[in-house]
Order: sequence, then structure tokens, then C-alpha cells
Amino acid sequence: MFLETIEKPNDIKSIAREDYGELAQEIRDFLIRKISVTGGHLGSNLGAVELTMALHLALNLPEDKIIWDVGHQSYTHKILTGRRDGFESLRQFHGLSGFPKRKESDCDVFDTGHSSTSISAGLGMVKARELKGEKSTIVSVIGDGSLTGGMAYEALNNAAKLESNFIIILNDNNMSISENVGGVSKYLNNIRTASGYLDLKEGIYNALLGTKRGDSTISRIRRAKSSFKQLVIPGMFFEDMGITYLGPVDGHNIEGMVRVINEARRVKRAVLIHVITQKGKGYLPAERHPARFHGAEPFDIETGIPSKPRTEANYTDIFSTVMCKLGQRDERIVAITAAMPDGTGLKRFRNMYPDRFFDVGIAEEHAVTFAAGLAAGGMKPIVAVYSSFLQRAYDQILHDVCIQNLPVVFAIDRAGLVGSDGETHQGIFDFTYLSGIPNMHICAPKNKWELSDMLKFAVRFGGPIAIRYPRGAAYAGLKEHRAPVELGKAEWIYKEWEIALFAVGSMVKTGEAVRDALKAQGRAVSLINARFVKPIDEEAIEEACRDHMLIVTLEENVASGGYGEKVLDYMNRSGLRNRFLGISIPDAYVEHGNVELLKREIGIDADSIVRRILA
Ligand SMILES: Cc1ncc(C[n+]2csc(CCOP(=O)(O)OP(=O)(O)O)c2C)c(N)n1
Repeated sequence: MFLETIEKPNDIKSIAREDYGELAQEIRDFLIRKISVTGGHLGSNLGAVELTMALHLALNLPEDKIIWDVGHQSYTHKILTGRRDGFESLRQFHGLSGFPKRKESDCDVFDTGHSSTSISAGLGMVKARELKGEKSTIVSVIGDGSLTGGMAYEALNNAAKLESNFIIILNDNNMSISENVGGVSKYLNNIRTASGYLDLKEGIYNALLGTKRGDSTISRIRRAKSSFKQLVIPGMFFEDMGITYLGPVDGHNIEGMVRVINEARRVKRAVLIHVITQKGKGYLPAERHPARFHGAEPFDIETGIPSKPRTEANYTDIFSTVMCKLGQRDERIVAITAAMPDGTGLKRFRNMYPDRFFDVGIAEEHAVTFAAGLAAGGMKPIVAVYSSFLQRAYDQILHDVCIQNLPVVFAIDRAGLVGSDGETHQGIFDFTYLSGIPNMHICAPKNKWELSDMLKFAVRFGGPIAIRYPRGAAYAGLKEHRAPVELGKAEWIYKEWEIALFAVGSMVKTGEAVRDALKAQGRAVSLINARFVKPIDEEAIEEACRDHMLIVTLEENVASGGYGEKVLDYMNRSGLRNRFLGISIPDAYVEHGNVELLKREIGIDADSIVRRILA
């Protein structure tokens, strides 16, 4: 077992060359075994085993630095830096994170989770190195999917001016989570299949060298750089920008990659190594179904089938079904995703209405302004996006959608705590970042029927509106409570006196449990489904304040800028002196772990809420 000899950074350098293949196999077996139990990003990690080994062989960690874009592919890096044992608790509360974390190891130099940041961060470190007069190699590793994000180009544009070494490794597996899309992907595809070009280049030179006027022809060709080079040299896009291009290189040939990395270290400017890898390599189910094994739930190794098949519909399924119906009823309905057709549930819409479906790549900012353009052009765009990824498009929402009051619907999935992906992925800020924007409207469904009703309401609405719903099983309770959705109107579910619980979205279910527990203690409790976070239902607050001693708000969002603050602000402004308790997520980042456990930790589960109310 070579894997067992690796206890700390650089131990890999004691492995003999002829054993590299065996070590790679052991790492793969280890990853499959562990991820089959804990779940995690399998496909991307299996594809990056040799690339990571080559980096660790060529570099000297932690002096040299690797910045992993998104960071979901950093498992082998964790293994090679002495964190093998941590995989027992991968993505579990207080366990090993599924992403790079500076607090976990000095070999993790930059925390990531959202895509397309690695070149900017790497370039910053290069500049810091220059200013401090230090010598180290800095490498950013970015996937072809992440290279569809605009920030990567802003960074390349900036890196082109460099006069010192900066290595960018493009880990090209021809896949984002789903198939990669767009012009850049097509360009990379052309390069990937360009071994023909390389042969052609060699062939032309050899043929010309043997002829009478060969030399002058060659130099003429060299001068005609743009036409000839475009034809025979891959990577001209990068070269023309001022970034040295090396590749394409076989990303499963360790020694070949070590040679190229060492060559790249000598270049005194930004250099991009184009590495070709296969997502899911070495595990047949992941090779065959790369999208399914991008982020896998625990699975049976033999068959690749999830260990606990899903039985209940989740909110994404409901969204998916309603979108198909809406698309049928109205030809102006168009759907936009930023590289998440599977995750957001838009795949069925894509299959039914391919002309009205747009996957724009990992480009949330563009997705929003593109939707604004579609709306200005008379369409009814629905942007389906995860709460944490929409954070990037704040200005586009404000500047391009809301100032013009354009009818764009934001279907915000994974809102609230998401669990094992941790800090970078928790969707706990959307009320905050959306509710300060004039013209924006925000609602959250209590159950699966309400998501459907809210979507139908939203496409009729005629202005910017966001519907946020959580990850996981769609609540199927409270079916009989289906009053029509009205702008800014809450729904009274139980009307009593003494304590009024105003719950938003996912917290309505929690509110029911809280109410049951309080009633068991002899309390009279009302439960109000807030429905809208903007505008809030002032009438309902007035009414509740008349005959309830205590007003409680329940939300899965940080306190600052959330629903509770708005309710309290209204009470203060209106001279309503009832006691108030705001249940929300504290002003902190919430780490990875099981959602139920996280809720207990931060005090927003039913038991904790009951204790706080009684106190
Ligand atoms: C801003 C943002 N949007 C969406 C995602 C979700 N996401 C995680 S990985 C990924 C695909 C990345 O593709 P690529 O960079 O090619 O890496 P691969 O998984 O193929 O190795 C996406 C869309 C994200 N992490 N960040």
C-alpha cells in the first residue's frame, strides 16, 4: 500500500516513478470507497487524480501554492497533504470540508466553493509574492466549466500584463456539471481534437525544409502569424492575449505533466497549461453518467445506484413540473440556467421547449442581464438559480432588472441551509440582498402546492419577483390551506391569541411543530404563513398585535436584513409595543453538516425555538 506511506505534504516524492500508476489506483479506490459512504464530488475528483499527483511531485508545498477553482476537485490534494483519515467524516459537522479551507491546512491557500475565482486569487498572490520579493510557484487550477464564468476573463485580461511566472492549469474534461456549453467550450473542443493540427504543423515544416525555397517560405509563414498560427497552433486565443499556451497535455500521464509544469515554471509571464482529463475516470458508472456523479449521494459501489433512493418529490421536482405546464400555456415563457439544468430541474423544460431554454454557462451575472433583455424584448423569463450563486448577480438584479421594473421571475432553489457543502453554499442571505432593492418582490412557499401557486402568480405579476424554496423534500402538509396568492398577503393558518408565530417558507412546517409543543403546555398559539417577505403584510401584523402578547418571526435567513427585522421595524414605526422574538440565522457563516443538526446547533429547530419562546 503506497497510500499508507503518505502522511504529510511532499511524502509523494518518495514514491518511485514506476509506482505512480499503482498509487493513482489506490487513491481512486479510496475515493470511491469513501464517497460511496459519505457522498461527495466523485467525478471531478476521479478525473483529477494524476493532475494533482503531478502538481505535488513538481511543487514544494506549502511554500508553493495551488488555488483550486470551485475546490470540489481537491480531495486528492487533501489526501496528499496528510488528511486521509479525515475522509471518515467528509462533509459532516466538524469533519473534513469538501472544499479547500485555509483553517484546515496550510496547503489550502484560498477558500473556494463558487466558480471562476481561482485566476483572480492566484494573480493576487503572484503580485503579493513580487512585492515581497519572494520566490514560489503559484498555480491556479480551473476547469473548462469554470472557464465559462466571466470573472475568469477579467483575471486573464489582467494576468496578460504579468512579467513574472504564474501558472494556470486548465483542467478540461469537456464537462461542467452537465455538458459544457458555449463558444469557449467549442473552442477548447477544437483544440482537443487538434493533434491533427500538430501533426500538420510538423508535416508542413518538414516538407518545406526539404525544398529549394523552403527556408524563405517558412519565415514568410511565420510572419503571417495570425493566419498561419491560427491554423496550426492551438491556444492562439490565449497566446494573442499575452498568455503562453502549453498543450494540450494528457491529464492522466503523470510524468508528462510534471515535465510540462517544470517547463512552465521557467516562463516569465502567465502561462496556461491545457490538460485533458476524463471526468469520473476509473469508475464506470461515473464515466457513463458524469452529471449524476458530479455531486453524488451515498451509493452502492457495485451498481452505482444511490443507497437511499429518493421517495418523496423535492421542490425542484415541483418547479420542474410547473415550468413544463407554464411553458405549454404561454409561448413567452423562457427559462434560463447558469450551468445547472439538472440541479434546478430545467432539463424537462429544455427537452420540451429547446428554443425557449438557455444554459448560459457558469455565468449568473450574465444570466440575469440576459433575462432582463429577454423581458425588455417581450418575453417572460424565469431565471432558475441557487440562492448562494445568485449573490454574484446583485448589481445585475438592481441595475438591469429592478430599476427598469422588468418582469423577471427569480426561482431561487437551495434557499436556506443546504448542509454538507457548507459555508459557501448555504442559501441564507437572499432575503437580505434582495429586500433592499426597490421594485423587488419576494415570496416563499410553505409547501409544494404553494410553490406551484406562487410560480403561476409570479409569471402573471408583471415585475421583478423572487420565489425562494429550500433543498430537499417538498413539504406535503397543510394541503387544505390553499388561499389564492395575493401580493403582500399573509395566510392565517391557526388563529388563537397569546403567541403569534409568523413563519416564512420552510419555517411554516417548523412553526406547526413549535405550536403543537406550546399548545401541549397550555398556550394559545396562532400560526401565520408570511408568504411575502417583501412587501410584508402590515395588516396581519396589526391584527396579530391586537390580541397576542408575543410576536415571533421564524425564517431561514440571517437576521440582518431578514423578515424579522422588517416586522420589528414596522411594529416600532407603528407604536406597537408587543413583545417580539426574531428566530433567524445568527450573523455568522454556517459550516457543513447535516441540515437538522445544523438547525439544532444554531437554535432554529422546533425544540430550541420552543425553549426560547418559553424563556
Ligand atoms: C458561481 C457558481 N455557480 C455554479 C456553481 C455550481 N458548480 C459547481 S462545479 C460546477 C461545474 C464546474 O465545471 P468544471 O469547472 O469544468 O469542473 P469539473 O467538475 O468538470 O471538474 C458548477 C456549475 C458554482 N460552484 N459556482
